[in-house]
Amino acid sequence: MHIDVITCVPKLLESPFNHSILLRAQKKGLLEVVVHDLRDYATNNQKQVDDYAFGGGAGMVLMIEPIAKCINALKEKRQYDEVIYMTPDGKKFHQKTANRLSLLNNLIILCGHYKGVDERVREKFITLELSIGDYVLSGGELAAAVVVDAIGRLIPNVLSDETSALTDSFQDNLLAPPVYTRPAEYEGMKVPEILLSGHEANIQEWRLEQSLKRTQERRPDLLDGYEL
Ligand code: 6GU
Repeated sequence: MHIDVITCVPKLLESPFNHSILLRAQKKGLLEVVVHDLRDYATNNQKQVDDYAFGGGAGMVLMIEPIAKCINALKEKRQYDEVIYMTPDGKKFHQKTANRLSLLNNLIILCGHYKGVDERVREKFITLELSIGDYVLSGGELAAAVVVDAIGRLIPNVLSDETSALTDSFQDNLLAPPVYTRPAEYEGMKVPEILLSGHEANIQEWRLEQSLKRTQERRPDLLDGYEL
């Protein structure tokens, strides 16, 4: 998968993709993330990418020309499956969307900043608008990093069996069960006996029970419509 991220604050995205699982995905050639500085596509001498809002009011708006120039240049090289705009008024990003996007080939992710982008950008270029939750961030960059991470780890063959996404919280609408590692006892706190038993079937059953219990206690909303 190839992901182009467009931002006016590229420094915010210098490292999140270069560690851990996303780094491995890139080293394996399964993922390529390129960050583009909107300022490199500015169309006037001052390298301006934002301007005052027509009609007044506080806050700057990202201009259409630099964004159009950048997206059009990218589209010369590839066919994009989605052109995503990160914005607090977008559709809430869920695991289901991550699963779908992880099977695509080419994505553009445009990060909003200040008061957002000129509405005409959304009309002309954007195919999907995403928010990562009901709170306001200074810009779409950290949200874009969240989306790239959630998608990147799901790309086929990125995770090994050991790190399989199949046992993640949310993958089947259930929270993950508790996990333990050595030592088997810490200051009198014991790891549940069953996990030391070596009895695979019983362990799987225990984990499912724990998942259900945890979901019921913490996120009962996830169980609406869940087949028990
Ligand atoms: Cl995508 N952008 C901003 N600025 N704030 C957010 C968000 C996005 N998602 C949640 N809050």
